[in-house]
Amino acid sequence: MKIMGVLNVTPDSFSDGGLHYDAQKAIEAGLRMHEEGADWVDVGGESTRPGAAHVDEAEEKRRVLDVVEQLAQRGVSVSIDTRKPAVAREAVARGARFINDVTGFSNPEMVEIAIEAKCEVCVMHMQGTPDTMQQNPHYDDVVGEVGAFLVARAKALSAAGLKVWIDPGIGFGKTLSHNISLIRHLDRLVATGYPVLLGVSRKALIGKILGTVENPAPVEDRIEGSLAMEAFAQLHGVAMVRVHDVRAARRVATVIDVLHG
Ligand code: HH2
Repeated sequence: MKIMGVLNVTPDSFSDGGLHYDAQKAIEAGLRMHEEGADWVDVGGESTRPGAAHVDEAEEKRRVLDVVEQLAQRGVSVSIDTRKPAVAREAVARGARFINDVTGFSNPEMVEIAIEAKCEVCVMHMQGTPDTMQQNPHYDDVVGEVGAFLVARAKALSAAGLKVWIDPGIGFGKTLSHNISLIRHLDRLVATGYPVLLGVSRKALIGKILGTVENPAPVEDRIEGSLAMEAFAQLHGVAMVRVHDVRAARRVATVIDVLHG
């Protein structure tokens, strides 16, 4: 299984906010993830947690572009995690080879950039926008609706010759029970034939499962829950997980690969 390391160059990401806000620290962290076995390092300059501050284009570029370039120059496979076409455009010019867009490439300009750059892409599902997505998410059939959205977007992008990953977007406009249904039925996404990427690392659903909905386990106490979900995902055919704890995730995945592979 592949591992994508999360590298947020932000002051306010829900888990690693502030840790890699300084470019030098971010570069060191990215190189460490690469050494620990990350296949991709996903560099982001804007938190998408509910209520996060908006970041303008110039500031997002200032945060991520040097980090992308320095990591790419040192042989790291870099992904850019952005919703903004202008940021994606410059990131691929500086060496990023993967665009991770949490809006599912709903902006045609983003599609054009990916096609021009011939890079890999991840289409993620989100209901609403980060500002409003957790207010009252509703689905009649969460697994069916998320799957249908992802396949429609993936078909359009793969018709243009791109390698497309699909991601159900855990925590993006979903309740705890929506998230659990999507993870229980990952095999339905895997059966579409598109490689599946899953991001559960340290997320709120793990806090709620290990604590309670009202009093979730704190972010720094979610590693075992993250690894359990990532192992479950691997056994159900997920091809890549997006994680904060690269070394631990790599070691778990290596053992499961030997047993299962
Ligand atoms: N989750 C987050 C951000 N980007 N991209 C994909 N493809 N899948 C995900 O599940 C996903 C994502 C949220 O996590 P994080 O980047 O750690 O937090 P923040 O948005 O607060 O920076």
